[in-house]
Amino acid sequence: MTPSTDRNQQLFERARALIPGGVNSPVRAFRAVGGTPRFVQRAQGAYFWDANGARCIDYIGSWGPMILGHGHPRVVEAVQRAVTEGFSFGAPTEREVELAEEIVKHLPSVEMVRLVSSGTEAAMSAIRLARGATGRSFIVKFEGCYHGHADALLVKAGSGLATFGHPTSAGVPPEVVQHTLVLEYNNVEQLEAAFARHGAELACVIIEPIAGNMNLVRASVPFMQKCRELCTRHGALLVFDEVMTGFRVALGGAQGIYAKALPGFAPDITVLGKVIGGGMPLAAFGGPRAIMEKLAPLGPVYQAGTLSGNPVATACGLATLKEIAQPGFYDALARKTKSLVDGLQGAAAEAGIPFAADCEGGMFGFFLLPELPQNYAAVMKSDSARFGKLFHGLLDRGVYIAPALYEAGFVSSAHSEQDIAETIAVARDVFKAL
Ligand code: HOZ
Repeated sequence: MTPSTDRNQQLFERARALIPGGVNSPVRAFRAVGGTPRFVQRAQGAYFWDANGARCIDYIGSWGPMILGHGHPRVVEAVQRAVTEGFSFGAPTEREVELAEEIVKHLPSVEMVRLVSSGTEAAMSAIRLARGATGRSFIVKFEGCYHGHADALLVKAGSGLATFGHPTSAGVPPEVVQHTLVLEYNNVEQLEAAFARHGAELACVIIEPIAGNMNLVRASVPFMQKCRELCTRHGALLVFDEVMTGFRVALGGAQGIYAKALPGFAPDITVLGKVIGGGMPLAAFGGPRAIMEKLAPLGPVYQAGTLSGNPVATACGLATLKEIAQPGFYDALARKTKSLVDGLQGAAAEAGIPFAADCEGGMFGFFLLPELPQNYAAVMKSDSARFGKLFHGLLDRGVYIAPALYEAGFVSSAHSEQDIAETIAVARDVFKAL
């Protein structure tokens, strides 16, 4: 398509004149893969249509929330009803209580929950709560885990073990991250050394249990067990960032999966987002009553928001959670995701392309590497030029995956067997041309 007739290109040019990079969130700009972002005109089920009217099978699903696919009729109906009742009140509603009840019902570690508007806000507030509840300042995060763009969390590892991190963004003063210790994911020895040195000062360890921001890398069971043991022994809180994995990998989230391998396992604070809003701006953090009661207005930890518990967002989230709680929902979703991943694996093998993949529930990740990486440094060894070719090969043939190799993928209940088969057939051709 020539630039003059390509609506995506035209819109991108207009956007770039007014919006930094032409996008409202950096990864959408296709900087990692080059080319022109697709401007979405509408979406339904497993598909979206771009500004040129081209249909794509969507494996991003708004970066995770659209677990039922786009425009699920019962969710649309709930949102339409809510809209007629009012957009925002800045006052409590029954629906917030219902959503809190629904969240607490499925997550045994969560007795109380506070609703907010974005994952960034939820993670930032969870850290403040952990610090307020413990009276300590220092936190541990892991390289490659993303917890939103709050200042103290935009940090990369320092030069040596147990040194504090450096800001990854301009505008974050070094003093703001001086209490953030950045460690390697899945590295038990480093974690032990960090606790030996700083255990009494640590408010919390925050972790994506199945990381979705370095593609998909899961914490090993022994590593998770060590996180739990050390936090308990040293009086630090274990904060699970389940913004991506919550209600996405299983009804009980990633914590339910670790609890199967480690009986009695539970995090202290859970951060949620994405699926609980069903595509609307809604997130949450929750935990045991004794911790949550430290929050204002009951306790000294301040946190507030005009749009928190928004009535349209809660209607969307509640309708979504009701659908996914149906018996068999996650078994069917996991089967579908696994068949996609197996099919891609087979297509890559036929073409002699190194390929390793993992999936859980409706979330998947793959690497153009001979084996699954265990940490960020290993993820960084992926062949980004080859990924760019794969991405564009798929996109040109109507299959939309994340435009960066550091992102996980998502399958919804709306993806049909035929969609998966079509995707694998397309991938087979694209792999052969790589
Ligand atoms: N936080 C997402 C990447 N892991 C990007 C969100 C977006 O661009 O919409």
